[in-house]
Amino acid sequence: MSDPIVYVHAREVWDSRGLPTVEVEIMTAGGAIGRGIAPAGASTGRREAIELRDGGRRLGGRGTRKAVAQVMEVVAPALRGIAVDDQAGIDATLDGLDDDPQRSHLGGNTTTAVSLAVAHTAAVSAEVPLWARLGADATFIPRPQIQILGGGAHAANRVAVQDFMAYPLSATTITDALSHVAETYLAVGDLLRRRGEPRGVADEGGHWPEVADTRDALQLIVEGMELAGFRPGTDMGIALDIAATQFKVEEGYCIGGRVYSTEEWIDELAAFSAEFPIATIEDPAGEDDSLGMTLAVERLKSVVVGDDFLVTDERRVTEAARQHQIGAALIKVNQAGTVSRAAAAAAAARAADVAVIVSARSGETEDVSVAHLATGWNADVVKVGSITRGERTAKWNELIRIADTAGITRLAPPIG
Ligand code: 2PG
Ligand code: MG
Repeated sequence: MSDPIVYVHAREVWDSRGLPTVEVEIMTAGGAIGRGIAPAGASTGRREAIELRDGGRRLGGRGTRKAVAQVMEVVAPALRGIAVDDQAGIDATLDGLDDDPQRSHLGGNTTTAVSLAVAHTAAVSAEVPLWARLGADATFIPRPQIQILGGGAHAANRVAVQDFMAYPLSATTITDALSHVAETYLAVGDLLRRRGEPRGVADEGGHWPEVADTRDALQLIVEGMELAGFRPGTDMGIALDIAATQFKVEEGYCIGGRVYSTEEWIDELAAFSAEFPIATIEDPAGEDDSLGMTLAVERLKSVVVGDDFLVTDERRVTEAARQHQIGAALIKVNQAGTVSRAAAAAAAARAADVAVIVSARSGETEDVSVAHLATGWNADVVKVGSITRGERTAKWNELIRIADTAGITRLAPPIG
C-alpha cells in the first residue's frame, strides 16, 4: 500500500567530534516517522560526495545550516506526495536535484540524511525492521572488525596508520565476537598502562596510539590477544586501514620524515603482512595510485580492501575488481550520497566476487543505520570503530538486538 510522504524536516545536530551535522525527519500520510543523520569522514577521498558546509566564522566554517536549508527549500517540496517505499525513485529524484555528480550544490551530507530518513520511514511504514526491508533473507550477521588502536588523521597523526582493528575469527555469534574483542581491548589497555602510557582514546574510541611505530602497535595487539587468552591468527586476526592517501607525496609515501617509493612502501606492508596475522589491509596505496594497488594485491598475504580508492562508486568497484583483483570493497552511504547508490556499489562488489565491508565514518552519531544496512545487504564485515564511545556502541548494540530479535545466530565467515 502506497504511503506518501507528507512532511520533510531538517535540523542541525551534533556528531562525535563536536561538529554539526544534518538530521532529517520524514513523516507519511499513514503516520510513519523516521530519521537519518549524516556521518562525516576525516580522511575523505577526493572523489566522494562533497559535504555542504556553511563556511564563514561560525564553528570554523563547519556549520550545516545551508544543508538544512537545502532540505527545507529544495528537497522537501520535491518529495512531498511520493510513496515512501520508492527508495530508488526518491534517490533518483535527489540525483536529479543536483547537476554535479559529486553533489556540491545540494551536499552529500544533505542527500545522505534524506536518503537514510526515507529508508527508516519506509521500514516503519511497512512495520518491519529496516534490515529486513533491505534483505528479508538475511541469515547471518556481518563479522565485525573493531578498532583497538586509532591513528592517522584520527589521532593527530601520532602514527601514520589510521586504524588497527581486531577481527574475531573463531567467534560464531555477534555477542561472542564483541566479547572477544572487548577482552582484547581491555588487555591492550592494561599493557599500555604497564608501560606507563596515558590512556586516552582516538576519534573512533580506540586507544590513543602511544606506540613507537607500526611494528610496535602490531606487537602490542598480538600481545593483548594472547593476554586475553586468544590465539593470534586462529581465534583473532588483525585488520588494518592504512588510509595511505593521507601520507601520499609525489615521489611515494612519506612516514616519519622518510620517503618510500611506491614499491618500497608496498614491500614494507608485505613484510608486516608476512610477519603478523593480518587478515585484511585497507587502502594500502593512495586513492590515485593504481600501480600501488596492483602491487599490493600481488605482494600482500592479506586481503586488499578498497576505500578511498573506490569511494562506494559502482563503476570504480567493478573496474578495480577487473583491473586489480581487489578482495573487498568498503561501502559507506555518505561517500555515494544515497542508499541506492551505496547498494549498487555493494551489488557490483558481489557480482565481481569482491567481499563487502559496510563501514561507519570517524564522525558519527547515535544513528544506527549502518547496522541495518550491513545486515540487510548480507555484508561480510561491518566496521564502526571501537568497542567504546556511545556513537560506536549504538551500532554494536543494534547488531546484538537484530541478532536477538530475528534469531540470527550465525556470523558471516571470515574473509582472508
Ligand atoms: C575510513 C573511515 C572510518 P573516515 O577511512 O575507513 O574508519 O575513516 O570516516 O575518517 O574516512
Ligand atoms: Mg578507510
